Amino acid sequence: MKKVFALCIGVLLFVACEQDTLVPEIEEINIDQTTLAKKGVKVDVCHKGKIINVSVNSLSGHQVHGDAVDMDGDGYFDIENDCSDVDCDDTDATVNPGMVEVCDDGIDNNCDGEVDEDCGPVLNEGEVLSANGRIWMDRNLGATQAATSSMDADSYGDFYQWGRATTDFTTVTGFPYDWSSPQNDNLWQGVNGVNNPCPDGFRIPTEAEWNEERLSWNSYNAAGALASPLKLPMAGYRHRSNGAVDAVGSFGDYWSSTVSGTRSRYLAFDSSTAFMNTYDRAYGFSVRCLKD
Ligand SMILES: [Ca+2]
Ligand SMILES: [Ca+2]
Ligand SMILES: [Ca+2]
Ligand SMILES: [Ca+2]
Repeated sequence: MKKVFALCIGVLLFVACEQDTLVPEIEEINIDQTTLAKKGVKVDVCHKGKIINVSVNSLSGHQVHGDAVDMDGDGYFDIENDCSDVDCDDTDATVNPGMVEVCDDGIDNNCDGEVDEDCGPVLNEGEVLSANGRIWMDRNLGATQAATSSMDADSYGDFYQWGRATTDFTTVTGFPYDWSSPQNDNLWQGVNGVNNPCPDGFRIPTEAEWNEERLSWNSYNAAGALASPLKLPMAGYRHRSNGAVDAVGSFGDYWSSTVSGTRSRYLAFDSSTAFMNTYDRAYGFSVRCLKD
């Protein structure tokens, strides 16, 4: 008697998968009613490697039989099947193994089991990612905001004599034109360097790092500097001999940590050009910190 009953169930399920119109309504399994309503009366089912379009009323029968269903209509079925890779979210057609991962949305868009993979580093507030994949501060040291234009005074920040920990300024008129006597080439070298004025984990960029940044701009001038992720303004500089501030809004001068003889290297730009140059360490230039 039991055998006969089991046979009847087996036949019933087989029929359910072959001829959905004959199957009585069974309580639906794992079906989103909203999606159902949106989708209409028929959905795709993967039955033995073949995609068939069936009435929603017959879905339960198919699912009990082990068939996979594509409720959101994106062409991917909800469980292991012979028709497609598995849809990890069968209620959302924008999520399936054929999608490209979208960054920073907290969703595994491409169903590879990883959320927001290959999206680069996570930025903290006040940080920007350069075109070369480095993390910088989004503003000059001492500035209250990132630049909104090349002549945005709130983005200028402070001037630092090369190698100095603070904005203290010593006027200098005699060779070798350095506030530090004797000269010390080992200031500002790396994140643990002496007198590093940057916040924890940041340091003064080397000449090579500045030049790499410059070469990533769409134009080698102030417009390119502003258009870059760093949004570098033309803050001007402070003169070594009298401490006067000059070239505000017409020149950008940014120290590197690299020394050159008695002087040091820096990035310079104006409206027409941008280049690496060498200058006296007693000049006050802008500082932009790079994450180590
Ligand atoms: Ca699907
Ligand atoms: Ca989906
Ligand atoms: Ca993913
Ligand atoms: Ca994502």
